[in-house]
Amino acid sequence: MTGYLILAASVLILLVLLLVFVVYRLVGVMRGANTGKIGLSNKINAAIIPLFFVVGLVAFYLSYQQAKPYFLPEASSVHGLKTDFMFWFTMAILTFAFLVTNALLFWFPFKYQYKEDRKAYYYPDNHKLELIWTIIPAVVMTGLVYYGLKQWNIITTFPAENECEVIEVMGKQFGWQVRYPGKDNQLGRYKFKAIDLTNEFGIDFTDSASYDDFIPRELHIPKGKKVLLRIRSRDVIHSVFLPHFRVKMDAVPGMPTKFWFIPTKSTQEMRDITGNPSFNYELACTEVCGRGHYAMRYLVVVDEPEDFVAWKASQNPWSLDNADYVSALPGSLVKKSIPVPSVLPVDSLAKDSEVEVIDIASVN
Ligand SMILES: [Cu+2]
Repeated sequence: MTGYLILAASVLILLVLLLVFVVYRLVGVMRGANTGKIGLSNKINAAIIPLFFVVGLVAFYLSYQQAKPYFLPEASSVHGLKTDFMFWFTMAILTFAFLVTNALLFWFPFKYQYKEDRKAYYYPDNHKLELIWTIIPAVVMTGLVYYGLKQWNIITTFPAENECEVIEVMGKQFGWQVRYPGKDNQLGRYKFKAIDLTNEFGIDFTDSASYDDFIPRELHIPKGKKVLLRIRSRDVIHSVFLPHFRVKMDAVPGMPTKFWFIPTKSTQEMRDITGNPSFNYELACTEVCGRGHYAMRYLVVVDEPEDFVAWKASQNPWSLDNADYVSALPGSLVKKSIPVPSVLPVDSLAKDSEVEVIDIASVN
């Protein structure tokens, strides 16, 4: 309240001063004191303009330095490095253009300030200049768009599912859940009507591929392997955001989406790089999806490939942890006593080792 009063008082004082100045000038004109000469005020105004630019530049630099600690660390995915390069390259071009144009903008009023012995020069147009400042930005823009489209094509060209670790990510108000295909490497079907308090995913247990699916409390992904996220939402639009991997894709109810990427740094490596022993990757929601939106943080762990295999092997199928629930379901294969091979401790982890480990250095 006091702040508003001070502001109002300042504005009032300025208005009164302006009024006094105007009246003083008008009285001067009427008395014939106005000789038409432009005095020192013109020089002062002309000098203030470039000074304003210099102060602005310092503020520009300081605000950048201030924000720097909050920048994300180097991308932890193959495509992330490329998109980051594109971002900073574009930023460099924009900053250069910004500095040059604004330096001229602020310099010209100073240089061409009013002088008694100088007359304005009539300069309507210059075709050569127009051509230069049309063609150069057009060429630069075309280059940026070309490179961007090339990267976008790589991001949106999906590898075959059997080359990837396929993980289902489901958003709901308010949290994430992830489902892994289990040892058969095949995610079981889901259906909306199967969703209830226990079966939050709506896993369809009339599909035998569902029985070995597991639902962990963290999203584990292997370093150096292709990871394919199958994304869906149960209620409203959410958005899968893995900032460190530069992954972002909306989770839309009724319209499954997907995203694939290759993680390049394990959680442990990131802890070493950032010097923060409690560093963790995270999955956040970037769609303002309701009251509990802020709580949609999910822990992400990047394992070394062999640790990932071991972690997967240590997970219990959801149907095993909820055996009573599953066997009581109307269409449950357990109830019908149809053999469900994938529930049983299946032979080995042979399937896991079939997913090719990518040599990260060669992709970069
Ligand atoms: Cu959300």
